[in-house]
Amino acid sequence: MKILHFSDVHCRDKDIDEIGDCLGEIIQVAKDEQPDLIAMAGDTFDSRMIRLDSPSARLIFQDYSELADIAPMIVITGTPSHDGLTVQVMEHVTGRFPIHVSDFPEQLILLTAGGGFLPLKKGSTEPQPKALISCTPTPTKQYWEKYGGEGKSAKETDAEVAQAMGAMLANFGATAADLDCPHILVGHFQVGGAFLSETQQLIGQDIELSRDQIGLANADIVCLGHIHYPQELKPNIFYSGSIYTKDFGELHPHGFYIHHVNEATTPRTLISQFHETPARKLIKLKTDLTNGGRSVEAMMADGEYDIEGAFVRLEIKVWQDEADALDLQAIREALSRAADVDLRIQRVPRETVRAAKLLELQRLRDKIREMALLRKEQVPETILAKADMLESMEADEVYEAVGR
Ligand SMILES: [Mn+2]
Repeated sequence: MKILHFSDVHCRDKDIDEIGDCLGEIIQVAKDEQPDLIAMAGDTFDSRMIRLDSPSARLIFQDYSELADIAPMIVITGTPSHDGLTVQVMEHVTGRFPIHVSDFPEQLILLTAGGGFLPLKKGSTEPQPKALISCTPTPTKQYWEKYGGEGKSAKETDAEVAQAMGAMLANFGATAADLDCPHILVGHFQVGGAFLSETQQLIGQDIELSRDQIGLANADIVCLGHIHYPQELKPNIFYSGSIYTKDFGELHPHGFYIHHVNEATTPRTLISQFHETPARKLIKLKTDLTNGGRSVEAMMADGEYDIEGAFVRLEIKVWQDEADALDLQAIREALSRAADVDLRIQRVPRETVRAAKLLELQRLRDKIREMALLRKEQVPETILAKADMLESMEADEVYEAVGR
């Protein structure tokens, strides 16, 4: 049995062309490979506030429908801040085969004939399902707080949620033992020990499962989403990663998996192949020339950065009065191997730095002197002497001294 596994599309209007290209690659490979099942492991959209007439929604409707023309498709909901409930609408999008949207833990069987899904029922009359699919969308704390017990601290609850998830997976494993077909676990959660991208932040997601807990499901293959760094966690857990470069820190490859579950062997064996999508390479470079930073030419000279074909964002911090002396021609020359350069020059007025210093000074004499420097003025010593008086004498003493 062949499964196409992708996740973390994070569809948003801003990157619609690139996302379209990457989804296009998935569709092309699906056409060539003719999988039996397409598993989308969460985070279809980048924002829960998605308009149904937006370019993002239209791209997803169009492309998921094309995928559903090739094979039955499971879409699980991802992080609530990304997918919200918008993704449920996908259930009404169909091709030749159905799309089943799963927003709650459940087990489904994939029918041998027709490619439809049915909820698993004990003692099901379906003689020989093609596969059993266990779906575990993002475990929301709200759900477990509601059903798992009240008055618990967040920390206890996180641990309890992980424990409840473990118990649920063990249950899934027990049911799977009754069926003689491949068992596919599709989930959107964090696994202990997985690599993160440099920039991915896991906000509000502290529920982490161990490989042992996942092992209790006794699945032939575990297709996960959520972590954007594509990786295999032995023996059979896979993150397909984000399909395009969502942020500058995602320097790893982007793509999706084709998994072959060989049913002829006991136990079943697995061959997985990663396919890359035509994602852009995004590289962010920074140098602070007001603080001894290297010139761009020097940064490029030592070969530390591989900018070949990349989209480079370069941030240069420079003194305002030295900005004109920057050799933009030479900088662009140094970056000529990049596909595109977004040059951002931050000009720092020296006054701003001096003004900050002004606030730190304690004595009035020093403040006046610093202010004069800033305005390029001379301060007569008599003024400074008067400032000293103001700080050191009582009011009537000052009156007397000045009035003399
Ligand atoms: Mn994601």
